[in-house]
Amino acid sequence: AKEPVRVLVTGAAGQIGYALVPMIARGVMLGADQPVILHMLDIPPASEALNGVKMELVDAAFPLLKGVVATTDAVEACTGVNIAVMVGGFPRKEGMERKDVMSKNVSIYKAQASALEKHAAANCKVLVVANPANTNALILKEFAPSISEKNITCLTRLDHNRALGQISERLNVPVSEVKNVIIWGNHSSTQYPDVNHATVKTPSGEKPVRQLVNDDAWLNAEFITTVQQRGAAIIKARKLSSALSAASSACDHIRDWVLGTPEGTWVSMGVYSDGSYNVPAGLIYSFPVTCRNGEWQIVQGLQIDGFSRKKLDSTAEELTEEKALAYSCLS
Ligand code: NAX
Repeated sequence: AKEPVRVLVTGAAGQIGYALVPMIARGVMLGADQPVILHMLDIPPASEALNGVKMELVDAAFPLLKGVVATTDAVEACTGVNIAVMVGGFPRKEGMERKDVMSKNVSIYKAQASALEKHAAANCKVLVVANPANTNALILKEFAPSISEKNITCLTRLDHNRALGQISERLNVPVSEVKNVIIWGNHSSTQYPDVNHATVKTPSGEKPVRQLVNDDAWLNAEFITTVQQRGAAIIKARKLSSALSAASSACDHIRDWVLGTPEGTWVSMGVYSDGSYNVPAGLIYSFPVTCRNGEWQIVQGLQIDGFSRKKLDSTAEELTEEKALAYSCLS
């Protein structure tokens, strides 16, 4: 039998946490044959609710779940973890300045970076979900210098999956037949959902999405804004932000990273830029990646047309500004 993998979920008493921990305990993230021990962290005001989640995990009697640590102590939470899914953060409240929200999250991610660096298992893989996701991940990277930059990522898989969903609905094909969309850049409304390399499996072979949709005006405008604004549309409808789709996408992100992407398929992940596609190095930026043997690699050599170039650059500019704002919160 396999040794259990320890998975940390921060912000585990929140709404994404509530959807995510049962998925992990069911094997959705790491496979139906992989036992897990869940580590759940939240802050003292949520400690009673966190304990309630722990009670429900016990009550659900998940065969793969070999233990639960529920705590408000970051060191205890981080000790020995192999995978860390960082969902906890300070939300933007009405009337708050961007700088104030950034400052709160910078101090949270700085502290949790140190706890992970000192106490997580060697080669721990980190996924940051909490917003501003790319910049929180960058702060975590800066303050956990002994964790390889290859092991620190942020979630743009939800945006990627939303793009697949929109194409599937438009063409009336199963979403499983659509692949290789790309989310470039920031997990924010400046992200660029790109279908220029996306394909659909049809009875007569793989066809480009552009050819099948046959409506560049829609693909270059409404499709892009629908994906960019989808989070706001969910809030409007549910009066709460995306949770089940965020949790499911976080499982997709880790599963593909650990177990590999299928041959011929790439996914979007926020990763540390090495300057590929002329994106400034040193940002956490969403790229198309393939994964093998537990490592991601940026897909190289894709053609970037003039329309796309502008969009890749403007989301990079926003991330450069966010980085500067985050650094200004440190001094
Ligand atoms: P909730 O407010 O329901 O839950 C957040 C939880 O984090 C709370 O229980 C809170 O007590 C806890 N928390 C706060 N500070 C903490 C700290 N220092 N250490 C540990 N826990 C802490 O928010 P939820 O809807 O679950 O969303 C969580 C985060 O995901 C938010 O930042 C949200 O903006 C972000 N999202 C990111 C997405 C992405 O695709 N990257 C999509 C979904 C989501 O909007």
